[in-house]
Amino acid sequence: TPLIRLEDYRPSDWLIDTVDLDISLHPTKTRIRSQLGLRPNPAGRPGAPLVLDGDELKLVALRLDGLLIDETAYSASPQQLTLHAPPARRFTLMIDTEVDPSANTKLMGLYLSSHVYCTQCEADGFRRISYFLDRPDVMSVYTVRLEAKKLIAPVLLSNGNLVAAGDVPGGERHFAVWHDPHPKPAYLFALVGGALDVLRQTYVTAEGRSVDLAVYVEPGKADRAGWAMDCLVRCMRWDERVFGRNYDLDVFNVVAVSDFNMGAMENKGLNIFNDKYVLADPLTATDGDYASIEAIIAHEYFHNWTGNRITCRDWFQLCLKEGLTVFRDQEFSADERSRAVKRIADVRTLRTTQFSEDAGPLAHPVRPRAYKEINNFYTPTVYEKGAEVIRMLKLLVGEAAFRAGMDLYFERCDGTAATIEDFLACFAETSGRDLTHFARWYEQAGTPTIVASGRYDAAARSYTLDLAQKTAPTPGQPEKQPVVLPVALGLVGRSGDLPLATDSPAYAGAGLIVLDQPSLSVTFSDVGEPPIPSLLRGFSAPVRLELDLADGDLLRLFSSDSDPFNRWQAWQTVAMRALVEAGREPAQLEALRATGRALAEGLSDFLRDQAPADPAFAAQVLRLPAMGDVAREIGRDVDPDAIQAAHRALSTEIGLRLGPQLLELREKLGGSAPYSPDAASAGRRALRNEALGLIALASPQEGARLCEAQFAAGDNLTDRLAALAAMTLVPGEAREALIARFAKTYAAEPLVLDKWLMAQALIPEASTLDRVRELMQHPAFSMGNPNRIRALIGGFAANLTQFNRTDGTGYAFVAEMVIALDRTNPQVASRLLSSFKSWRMLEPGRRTLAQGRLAQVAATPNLSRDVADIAERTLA
Ligand code: B3K
Ligand code: ZN
Repeated sequence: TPLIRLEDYRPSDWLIDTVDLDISLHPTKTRIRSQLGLRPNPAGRPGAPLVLDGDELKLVALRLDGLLIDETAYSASPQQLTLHAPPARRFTLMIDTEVDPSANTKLMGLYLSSHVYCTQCEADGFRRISYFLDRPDVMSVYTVRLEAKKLIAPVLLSNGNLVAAGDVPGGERHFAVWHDPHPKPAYLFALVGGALDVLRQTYVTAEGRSVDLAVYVEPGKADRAGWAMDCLVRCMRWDERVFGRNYDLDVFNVVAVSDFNMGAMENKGLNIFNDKYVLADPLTATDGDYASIEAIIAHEYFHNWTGNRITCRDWFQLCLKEGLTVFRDQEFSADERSRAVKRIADVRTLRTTQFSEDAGPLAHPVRPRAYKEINNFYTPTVYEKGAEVIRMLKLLVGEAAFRAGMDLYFERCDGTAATIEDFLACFAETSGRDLTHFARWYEQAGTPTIVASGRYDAAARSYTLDLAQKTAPTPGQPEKQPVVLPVALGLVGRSGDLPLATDSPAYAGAGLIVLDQPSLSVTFSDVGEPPIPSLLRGFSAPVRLELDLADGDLLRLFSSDSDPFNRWQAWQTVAMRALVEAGREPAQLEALRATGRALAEGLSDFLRDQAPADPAFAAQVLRLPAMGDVAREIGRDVDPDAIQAAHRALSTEIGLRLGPQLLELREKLGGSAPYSPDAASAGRRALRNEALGLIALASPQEGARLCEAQFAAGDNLTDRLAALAAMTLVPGEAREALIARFAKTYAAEPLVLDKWLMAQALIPEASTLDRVRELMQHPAFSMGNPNRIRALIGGFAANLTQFNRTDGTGYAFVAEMVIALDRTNPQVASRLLSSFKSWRMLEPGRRTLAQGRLAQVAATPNLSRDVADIAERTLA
């Protein structure tokens, strides 16, 4: 497969101004007539042939300006349609193709999701519907006529506004015509046809446009669409207020389907969602689901400006829309909920997903330079690290220049397919800064480490901070350059933050040092007492920090830092140290228990004095660093069993020490009020349930009793699932009984059973692999549905000790699944295969076994490009 390179970009030779589609939907024989209004691109090569992309297509007919074309004038294959010598002027091309939605298991292009016709075109699915210049810099105005059987597809939707609808003579079929006045790339095309229920609401934009909002769901589920609608209205208002962005069509449709490769898709005016991120009611969705729905509804809506009106010139610029839109949805959630808790949750995700990617063979820059399969680059690096880069940019240029830069970007680039350079130029202009060095964040892969140390000089009443940065080599980038690192900081004295006075040029004021060199020192004067440095406040840069503070100092930061993120971080650092030590050297378990006792003492005061005022924050404190993060801290020769043992021992010790207090806290936080998904109520449940987990580990019998009672009393899935999850850590009959009871309660709820599948796949016991194989036979499971696969097989691949079994059967199982799945759905298969990405840091025995299975996958005949690419890069 060819490597596609950023440096090879050239403009299209042809442009398509208009696309008129006439689509007659049929489960096995859908006819697509596409009329393209073409013209030579002044920026392209004159006289170039017209080469249209296709993928598994069947050409039925072809006409140029209404006339049949001589067979020698073109060549057609499933992958391509070429006009050898097209006229050097405007002309129309009429292309008839036929596709079989029922056979489309890749879920790219046009497919059926439980009898609903739907599409997914990003990144390159449109070419599975019709031959096209399937690249984001070719933008066209679409008019789409859909026709289908009335009974099968009473609802017919496409992008833009509805302009006509009616019956087709004969009475069995009907049609709808949609027109989208905003030119768009083909990846934003969408259609939906099916029997769906709908929830409607009218919204009036700040500019006074009345918009018909609709959320379409499976029949009978409209009462689960209310939260998504509520989120939609709130995020529309927010984008008006915070970014000055109004919606620009008369309708905005959201459709939930059950078979979907990822979370959701921002098609213009017609967002299509995985139903997991739309449907919610208290009994079938957790607080986490409510929060994800809020974030993803907002994310897809925000794409209307950052993605759709301004799209990407080419797929290397993917972070232009994704990083920026993640940043926007994170800010929205932060404003709607607790900013500090949201930041903590986002950093947790960043560390477990992106830092681990950056530390392994799949590391790549936020803007990659080359790819074989673009669908493999919708990664935590492009999304989450991409969002961190925007956050740093905002911190560096300041609030006002950031907003002005965004305004300029919207004004200047609206209607275009833009690049990162276009984007950064706006902020360079509004801030008067040179952002050349900052732009390195887009080019250089790997997580930088900041090495910091401080010295207090009592006589001079000064404090000097030495900061250095380093980044380990990543694939294809052996040498690393320094990047621009905004280090937000405070110096914490006995009674709070000390004033910061320095004449260092690296100090930008307002508690911000800019570390843009390999190393530098900043000396603060008039420091009346030895301070504790609080660095990277709010996680001001996506880096690792090496700073050797005594546990006592960290505990002081934990109790009194003015920055809530760093309070949480201080606690995490103390716990991480203990876990790393015991994870490295299992003999340290005893020492770990001693640390656990000390930590419990620190926690005790916190739980008594501070937790009741901010339960959501307290829940984040009670949750130890993720095991994967501990593994990465250890870095080499990792023994997953030792990490699991350490994690469990530390939690158990804390649970033992704090038992009565945790029980009391649970009582105090009580659960009698009827369920409400708001952040404060969710925070109380989160803390109660963290406490439950610790109790269950420390005293299994007591835990089992509480879990059973909580399950029985639960008026919401959050509490019920937490009971199940806590119970999965306690082997025995009570656990199996609760598992069975859960399945019975939710037998008709596939999305809830996904959580049930996953909870079992994550059990850290040797019997889990057999359990997972057995669950594959359960009616709740299906190899055809991505959500089921991610829950059960993906859950198992995320099970640190069982995926990494010493006998290698965990790797063998996942490899077998990847190979099987690759035949039907390569995108889901390649995602699953990337679970192997951390194999190189394992101890030699497991490393060899994992490598063997990767090699087996790589050597399988007829692999998809998706899986072949991941296998190759993971092994390289
Ligand atoms: N843009 C889509 C992701 C498309 C993934 C294609 N493999 C969803 C989003 O980021 O909003
Ligand atoms: Zn996105």
